[in-house]
Amino acid sequence: MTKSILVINGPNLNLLGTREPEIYGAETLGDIKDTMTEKAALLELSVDFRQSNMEGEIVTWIQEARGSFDAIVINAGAFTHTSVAIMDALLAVDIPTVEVHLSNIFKREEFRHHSYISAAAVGMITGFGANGYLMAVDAVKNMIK
Ligand code: CA2
Repeated sequence: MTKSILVINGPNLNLLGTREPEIYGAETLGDIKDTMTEKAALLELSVDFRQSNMEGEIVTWIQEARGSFDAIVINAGAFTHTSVAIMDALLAVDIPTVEVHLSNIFKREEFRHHSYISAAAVGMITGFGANGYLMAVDAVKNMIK
């Protein structure tokens, strides 16, 4: 049976491919959605791929995921380093979660070294660019089989 993944992208990730390619790569969020959806289909997984610049909207999506999704993949963008609310929502729904970052947050500024999301995630994939989203599909497949 096909299992479903909710993929959540946080603030400014809609700008991917338009600015700062040296940090975040040349692919757009649409490109990442397409390659991730293709790979997931090969593994009998479906993907609902979303982006929001609003913390509250992300919290609501996570709350609503209970009963509808088997796993969450989240790149919370800058909310990674600030949002107790997103962490609390993930802990509350108790859906296996993979945290993804395009850049290696530990090679960057000190304020990016701490993630609230990690406290609610099975693990983190950081620094592999857009390929990290594909690695997350493999991680989900292994987690929920
Ligand atoms: O490396 C990542 O994936 C981040 O989650 C990206 C966030 C950053 O705040 C985190 O520390 C690490 C920023 C996303 C902003 O994306 C942009 C893309 C293109 C142009 C400008 C911003």
